[in-house]
This record gives sequence, C-alpha cells and structure tokens, in this order.
Amino acid sequence: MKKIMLVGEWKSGKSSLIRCLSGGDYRPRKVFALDYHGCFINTPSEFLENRRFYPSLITASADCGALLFVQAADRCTSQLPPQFASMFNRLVLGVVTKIDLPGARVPLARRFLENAGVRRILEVSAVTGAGIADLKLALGGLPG
Ligand SMILES: Nc1nc2c(ncn2[C@@H]2O[C@H](COP(=O)(O)OP(=O)(O)OP(=O)(O)O)[C@@H](O)[C@H]2O)c(=O)[nH]1
Ligand SMILES: [Mg+2]
Repeated sequence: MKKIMLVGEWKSGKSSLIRCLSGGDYRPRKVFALDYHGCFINTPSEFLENRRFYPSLITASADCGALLFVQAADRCTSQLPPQFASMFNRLVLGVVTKIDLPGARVPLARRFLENAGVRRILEVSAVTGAGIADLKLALGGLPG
C-alpha cells in the first residue's frame, strides 16, 4: 500500500489521527525524525515550521500516495504557507482536527487549508471519532 504522510504544526493532532486511522496502537517516537507506522509517515512539526526542512518533506513524499495537511480547529493562526500543496506532486487532503472542542473554528481552519492550496478538506475529531470513516474512505479505504 502507498504511504500517507502527515504534515502539521505542533500539537495539531497528527499522532492522534494516525492512532484513529490505524486502529489505536501507535506510539510516536520522541525523536526529531520521520516516524514510520504501517502505511503512515508522521513528520515532526518543525519540518513544517522551518523551511530549512522542506527538502526533507519533499523527499519523503516521493514514497507517498497521499499527504494529509493537518490543521487544528482551535488555532487562530496557521504555519501552512500559501500554496504549500503545490510543492508536492501528490494528492493532498486537508484535515481539520479537534472539531469537538467548544471553541472550534472550523471555517477558519478550512480557510487556512484552502490558502495552502488544498482542494479537498475533511473535518474530524480524534476524541469522538467524527469524520474518521469519511477520511478513511477518501484515502481509499484503510483497513480497520
Ligand atoms: N479535543 C480534541 N483533542 C485532540 C484531538 N486530536 C488531538 N487532540 C489532543 O491534542 C493534543 C496534541 O495531539 P497530538 O496527536 O499529540 O498532536 P501532534 O500533532 O502529534 O503533536 P506533536 O507531535 O507534539 O507536534 C493531545 O493532547 C491530544 O489528546 C481532537 O480531535 N479533539
Ligand atoms: Mg505527534
């Protein structure tokens, strides 16, 4: 199966999302490196936050069928640069996480992802499980 790489800022919900999509047994390694788990590649938030690491993201994406740009709905800023998706010659899906939070601002999170050049955006909660089935479908039906 082609790999799926997650890119998102600090505490945006990348690891929780991998846990939901893969059935719960993912424990991220606390190292500053790409982290492989099944068909998922987790990336350190610094790889998005510091453009010096963009080449590492581009190289890793060569192995991938899809990328997920992760934006938390409780944030009022985004580290995703304009048209960031165009750097990757791959399917890029946007994922708005933490939609269960009372202060969630889903439309704002969607706008950040659109600004990053993402065409298809899904809304999920790793806590309630909302939207996870749709995301699996969009990724071509993951097992579990
Ligand atoms: N309410 C709520 N909390 C969430 C959700 N997803 C993640 N969290 C919480 O947000 C925090 C960060 O989640 P992680 O999955 O560790 O985020 P991350 O992007 O992997 O974080 P780093 O690897 O440290 O950059 C944790 O306390 C999670 O429990 C969600 O959908 N809803
Ligand atoms: Mg993590």
